[in-house]
Amino acid sequence: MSDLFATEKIPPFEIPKKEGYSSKWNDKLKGFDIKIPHGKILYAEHFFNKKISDRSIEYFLENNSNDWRVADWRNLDREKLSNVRFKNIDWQHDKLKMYGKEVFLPRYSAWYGDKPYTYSGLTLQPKPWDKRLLYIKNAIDKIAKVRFNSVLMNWYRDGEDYMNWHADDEPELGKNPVIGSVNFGEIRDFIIRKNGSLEKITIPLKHGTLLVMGGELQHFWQHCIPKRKKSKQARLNLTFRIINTTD
Ligand SMILES: O=C(O)CCC(=O)C(=O)O
Repeated sequence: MSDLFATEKIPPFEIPKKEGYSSKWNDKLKGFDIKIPHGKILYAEHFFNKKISDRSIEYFLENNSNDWRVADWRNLDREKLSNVRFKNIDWQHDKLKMYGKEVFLPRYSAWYGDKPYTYSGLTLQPKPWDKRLLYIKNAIDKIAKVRFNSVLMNWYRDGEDYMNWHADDEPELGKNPVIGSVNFGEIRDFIIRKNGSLEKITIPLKHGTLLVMGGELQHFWQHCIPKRKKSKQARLNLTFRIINTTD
């Protein structure tokens, strides 16, 4: 049969129609290979199916007292939340020093893998790999064609939690880091903006989406997760990384 009328697959977000930008469907990935000036992105909207994604968020938030789907995490005061015993992941509410004052990060986090990691003045000591994290890592190692050795887990309790503009460009991530981002739970926008320009791309990260950033992207672009006040549900983001230190 002729594929004269076959429609070209396009990503579910807008990519500038300009020189230096392109996207191509990758059948093996069931997603897109995207080129942007000084960077590349793999985007697979449904890389993990619903069953695996549902089980993953349930597993990572499993605890002795609250059903993750209905718990009002924001309004559990800090003392109550610090008494929740998470069964599989050691969630931390880290603090940063800003203008001489200690402030809690607007999300919870956890660091697993082989090496310590320092960012924004915080040094995170790794917890040993968990079996589900390893299962996810093995699946995405194949796609990203690297061997990730660590993962930063971010838990956004609801749309009030966010991550500011930054690049993953710490020296221990090496020259052109490959970052594998896996997403479960509430859909949130991941925005990238080109340094010194107004150019932005808004990428929806959904339940089961895989996004891999590579090339020189971390040196020429920043990214963030803005607040989405209407969103009431939890979201987990797992950014797999390669830490190059020798210790
Ligand atoms: O939550 C996200 O998707 C972004 C995470 C991120 O930028 C980071 O961990 O550096």
